[in-house]
Amino acid sequence: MKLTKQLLILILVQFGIVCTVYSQKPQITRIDPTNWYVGMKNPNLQVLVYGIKIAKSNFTLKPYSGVKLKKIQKVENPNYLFIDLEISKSAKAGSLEFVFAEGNSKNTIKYELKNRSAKPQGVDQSDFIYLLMPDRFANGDESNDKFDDLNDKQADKNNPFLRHGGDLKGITDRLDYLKELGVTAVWMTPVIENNTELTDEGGTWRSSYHGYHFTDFYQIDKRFGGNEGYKKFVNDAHAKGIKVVQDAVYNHIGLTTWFYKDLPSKDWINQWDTYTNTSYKEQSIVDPNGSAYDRKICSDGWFTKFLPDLNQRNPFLANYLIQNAVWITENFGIDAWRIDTYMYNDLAFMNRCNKALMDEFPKIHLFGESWVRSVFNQAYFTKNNINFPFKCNLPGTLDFMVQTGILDGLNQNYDWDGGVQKLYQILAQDGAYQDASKNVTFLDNHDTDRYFSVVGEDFDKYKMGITWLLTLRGIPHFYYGTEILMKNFKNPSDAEVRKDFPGGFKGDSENKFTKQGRNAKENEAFDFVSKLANYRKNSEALTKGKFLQFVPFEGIYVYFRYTNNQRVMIISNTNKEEKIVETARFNEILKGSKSAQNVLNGTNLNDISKITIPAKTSWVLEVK
Ligand SMILES: [Ca+2]
Ligand SMILES: [Ca+2]
Repeated sequence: MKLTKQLLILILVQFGIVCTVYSQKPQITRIDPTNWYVGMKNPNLQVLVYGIKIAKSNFTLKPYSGVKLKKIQKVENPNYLFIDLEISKSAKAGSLEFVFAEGNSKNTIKYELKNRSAKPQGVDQSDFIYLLMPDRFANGDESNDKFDDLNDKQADKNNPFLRHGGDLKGITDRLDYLKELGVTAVWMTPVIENNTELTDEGGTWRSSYHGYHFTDFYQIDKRFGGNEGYKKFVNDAHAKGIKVVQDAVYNHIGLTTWFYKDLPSKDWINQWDTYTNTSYKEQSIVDPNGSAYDRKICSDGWFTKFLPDLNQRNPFLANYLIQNAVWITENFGIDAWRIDTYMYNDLAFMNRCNKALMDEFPKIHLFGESWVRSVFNQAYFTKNNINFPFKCNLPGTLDFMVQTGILDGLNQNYDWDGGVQKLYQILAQDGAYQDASKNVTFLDNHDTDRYFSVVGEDFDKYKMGITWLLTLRGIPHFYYGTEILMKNFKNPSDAEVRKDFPGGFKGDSENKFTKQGRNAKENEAFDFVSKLANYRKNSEALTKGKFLQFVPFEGIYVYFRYTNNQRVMIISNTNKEEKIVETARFNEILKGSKSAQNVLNGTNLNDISKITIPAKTSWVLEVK
């Protein structure tokens, strides 16, 4: 048999012998961002190319009107190449051609430049955000519950630590339920791919059903519906007047992230000689007298041993993360970002990332998770009025302090500093923020005990806290199931507060998405939230108005939301007995008004100079 050149190569390859004399076509495994856009405010784009020894190839860009090749950069690892392009305002949508050559072999890759179409709306005080966990809300497609080609191949609704199969289709099918509740925006725990292995946490094997262990920034998890499913979800939600908030994680990645297995350079990760966890002590970041050592541990220590901490001071990684955030916003058309573990990121990087998003999408809203114990520290991690040497540019923050104030207001006994005085005192520090109305307020979330349990399943307290949430300044967010009195503490694990929404899964014995499926108490709760949230939507004072609060007196807390056209008075009696409240001290805003309408039950109060309010009750009164 005559050996042809091709056959010889085939045999060499067959036997695993690398043929070095014959130049092979450069192989490219991945290019990120997967595409880009024309008409961006920032003309610069840095493309990451990944492929075996790709740095050895010669790169050229086929001439394309309005696009300039600025730089080709190599890093420590020869499997990466970074290509810097400048895309001018005049560039039109189309396909760039990237040519990688090695010897006389070439690989030409088309790279698409698309027209922009996303119009992020942002979220503001007129919104009511509903936080849900997509794995735990509703399963709309059982064919995507599990896949054999993923590291975690399981789905089991009966195991609290494994995936349950919930997905975007399930949520789309429940958008009318959310609309009825008065919701205007959905925030889901992350939808980015988490192709992780099960991890042994405290003796139990756990999946990353919660979504916080990213493995590919450019893929929506296929168990939720993948990129196409997410695009459809955002479009369907927008068509129903519901905005979408995405959950971002810049601080860390999952252990099976493709680039972690073959790092571009060692310093993409904050490396330590021995494993170092973050101290979670944000005080060390805020403290003017704090040590550099403590700051480094807090910021560069790993969130857990399963989550390599990203070194955002590496300029290639920083570009990679920022471009991904811009790409997701543009590609899927989301309206706002919630940013996970904000305090443990490199804050200078976060400022650059926030600015990039705000430059490209002027209406977008960004708010971070900074779980703190003081208004002063909370203000550090958002735009503030305090003379800190570091100036954070994040427009809003999750308001953990108002959550503390509301819960203490409901659960503590009223005294000089206790009970509702706590809530008043926290709100009295709003001067720390440049705009407290951009803070996102809440009662509970996926990391806390459930609200109804925290208030001791006391329905009067439940209603009072919800009244505060929906009438105070800020953008309120709810946690799924609070409207149907889902309860539980995080003991023994957080899975207790992340249970399936009853009725979202095949075989569920109850369906609490429907009035018929809810019991009387659950309907009372649902109707209460729905009534107030829907009133709120159309109330100028609650969605745009100023906030005026009075010092609590004898367990009575009164505040107003108002514009030139509307005044809403919120009066709360936190006592265990009925109270008669003389209203003369509120005259700077009541201005002699005589009557008001109770928004929740429609009754009229014809003489508001004295208001008799039952025990443990909040009223929302529209002043005439
Ligand atoms: Ca499913
Ligand atoms: Ca960090």
